[in-house]
Amino acid sequence: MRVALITGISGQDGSYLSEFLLARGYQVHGTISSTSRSAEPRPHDQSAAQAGVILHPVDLTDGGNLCALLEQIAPDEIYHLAAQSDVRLSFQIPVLTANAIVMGTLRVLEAIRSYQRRTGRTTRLYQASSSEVFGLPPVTPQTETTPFHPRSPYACAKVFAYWQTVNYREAYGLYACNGILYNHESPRRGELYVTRKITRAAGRIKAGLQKKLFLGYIDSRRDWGFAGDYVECMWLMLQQETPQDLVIATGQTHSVRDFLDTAFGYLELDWREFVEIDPGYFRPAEVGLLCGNAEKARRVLGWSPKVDFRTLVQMMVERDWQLASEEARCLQSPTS
Ligand code: NDP
Ligand code: GDR
Repeated sequence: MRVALITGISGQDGSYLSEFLLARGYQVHGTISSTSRSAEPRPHDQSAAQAGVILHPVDLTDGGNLCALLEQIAPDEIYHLAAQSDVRLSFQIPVLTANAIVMGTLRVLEAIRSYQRRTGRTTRLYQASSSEVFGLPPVTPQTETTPFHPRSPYACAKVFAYWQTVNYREAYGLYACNGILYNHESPRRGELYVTRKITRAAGRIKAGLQKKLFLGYIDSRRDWGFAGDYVECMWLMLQQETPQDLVIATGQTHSVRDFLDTAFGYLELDWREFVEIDPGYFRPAEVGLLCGNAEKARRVLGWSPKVDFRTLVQMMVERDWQLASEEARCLQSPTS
């Protein structure tokens, strides 16, 4: 039985990836941080535990027990997903963000190097890089050779993590690769990200539970894909003979306005009646447009996204409409 370790398993990607690996017969271990940033309990945590995922408390701002953990479980593959992943929040907590991403990734790389040296075993590493490393790109769409221009403490930290992964591959021969993933969403997306914030609000407005939705810069454009499609790439990247850094994207870009049109439109609502711009959500430096060219991933991995933009939005709205309807029912008859 192959053994996989997922750092940050309680996040959106960790939940889809654990299901994907369990379905392929892996024994799946996951790390959870000592304190959860998310105020809301994540519904899939419970099902992951029930499905046989083995959880280990490891906070990457400390990371002390990582080496012992690797010796204990002997993973064939490590998916390093743990991060303070909220770009706007990273302007407010830059040191914590850097500690989790910069030092966290270094701790993972060092733990693997030391584990391989001491045991003679090998393990493969997937490092969760991000389209945010391009920030203010000179070209659209971006590829693996587009220069980086990070525009937030989060993105700067991800640039460090990217190059340190390349460095450990070149210096110590680690099987380690970066997936430069563009925004990917799902009904399990954290509620502070713009897509889920919109679909959650659309459902609640339709159900009469909310009157307004406050947003920041709605002219920005993103290359949005479905998280379930993207975790397959993470796995495929670790099945190759040689590790390679790859851009994973749909190649399609939509604005936040487009997302609003589609999400509210699905519930037969006009978002202009409900959305207000709150400059408090503007970022000190914004990333206005991102669009990726995943041609190399198509060639190397044989991968292409299955879920398109409209289907993704529909999937999210349907789930959040269902949640809002249940919430409204509970409010009407609190004892049921
Ligand atoms: P989430 O924010 O949903 O999950 C992040 C996970 O990291 C959570 O399980 C969180 O646990 C954990 N974590 C945060 N801080 C620490 C810490 N100090 N020590 C240990 N664990 C920690 O992110 P996603 O699942 O969406 O993304 C996965 C990875 O991919 C992240 O690295 C993200 O930056 C990157 N990425 C994501 C993209 C996307 O569109 N989703 C696109 C490109 C890259 P807890 O909540 O308990 O703190
Ligand atoms: P992003 O995602 O910053 O691209 O990072 P997010 O959904 O937070 O923002 C996308 C765009 O929408 C604009 N926006 C708002 N964003 C939020 N969160 N809330 C608002 O109210 C709002 N109004 C407008 C933003 O300014 C931005 O332009 C995500 C994360 O998952 C990262 O971890 C990951 O690396 C990148 O995607 C790729």
